[in-house]
Amino acid sequence: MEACRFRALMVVCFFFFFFPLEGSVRRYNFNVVMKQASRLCSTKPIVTVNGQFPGPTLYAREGDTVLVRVVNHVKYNISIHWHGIRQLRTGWADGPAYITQCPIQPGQNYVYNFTITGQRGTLFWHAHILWLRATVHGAIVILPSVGVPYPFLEPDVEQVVILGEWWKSDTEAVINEALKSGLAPNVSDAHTINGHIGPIPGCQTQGGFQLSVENGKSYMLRIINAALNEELFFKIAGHLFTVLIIQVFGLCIAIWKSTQVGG
Ligand SMILES: *[C@@H]1O[C@H](CO)[C@@H](O)[C@H](O)[C@H]1NC(C)=O
Ligand SMILES: *[C@@H]1O[C@H](CO)[C@@H](O)[C@H](O)[C@H]1NC(C)=O
Ligand SMILES: *[C@@H]1O[C@H](CO)[C@@H](O)[C@H](O)[C@H]1NC(C)=O
Ligand SMILES: [Cu+2]
Repeated sequence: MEACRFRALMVVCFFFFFFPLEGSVRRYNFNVVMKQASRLCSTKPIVTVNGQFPGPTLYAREGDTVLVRVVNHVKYNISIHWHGIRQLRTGWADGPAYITQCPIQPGQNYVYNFTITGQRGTLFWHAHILWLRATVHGAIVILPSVGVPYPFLEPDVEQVVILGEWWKSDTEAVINEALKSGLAPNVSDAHTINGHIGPIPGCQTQGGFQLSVENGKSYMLRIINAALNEELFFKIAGHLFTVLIIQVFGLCIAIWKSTQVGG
């Protein structure tokens, strides 16, 4: 009995010293539900995760296992893709409908189960069927393992900034029309920052996205382009900012430590 306990302790220590990246398990519930949303003086039902647009941010540390239970409460088949996550031996958790899985049918659910290995930074998740990703998307923030610092000075504040597009029409109608005609889909009616389109004269809106800042503090923006069909350019009027890291498909493609970008 004693020997057994000792051996168990040794095994625990072994793992502790030699596998410091062994992470914890993060559990998320994604309920796919319809939600009435008003923008540009008009209201339409949109498909969302947990009634949020953009959807919830998924936080994890490098080495963590992520379990996302997706429950489909809408009339569409759905699947969720974890954009840029390297699915090592978990291809069935990748998400593209009809490629790595059958879509989750109305009333059904599916648990995505994957481990984040050798990656950190800002990625995003989105629906991977039809055009549902127009409103079914959100950030993935992967922090370094416990005790591992950022490769730059720790910012005072972090903020996810998701750039998106908004159509007054139902987005499924927009893509269906394009598929039928063979022409390009209609251009969106507005751009959004974290779901906000900004003040429109004569419309009841929630205004634009606002981030209050304090002079002298550093702010790290985790900027995501979740637009379906457009390249977007980002500036902060009247300010300079430093580009820390650019990530494409989860790969870090460039780091500038001192370049300042004009606004
Ligand atoms: C939904 O997905 C199932 C397979 O999971 C498929 O058989 C069915 O045709 C799909 N429904 C629609 C409307 O595409
Ligand atoms: C997730 O995957 C791991 C590794 O394959 C497995 O051990 C674990 O039981 C899975 N968890 C769930 C809830 O499916
Ligand atoms: C696409 O744009 C055309 C031209 O403005 C308009 O007639 C049509 O209704 C639009 N389609 C959808 C699905 O909104
Ligand atoms: Cu993607």
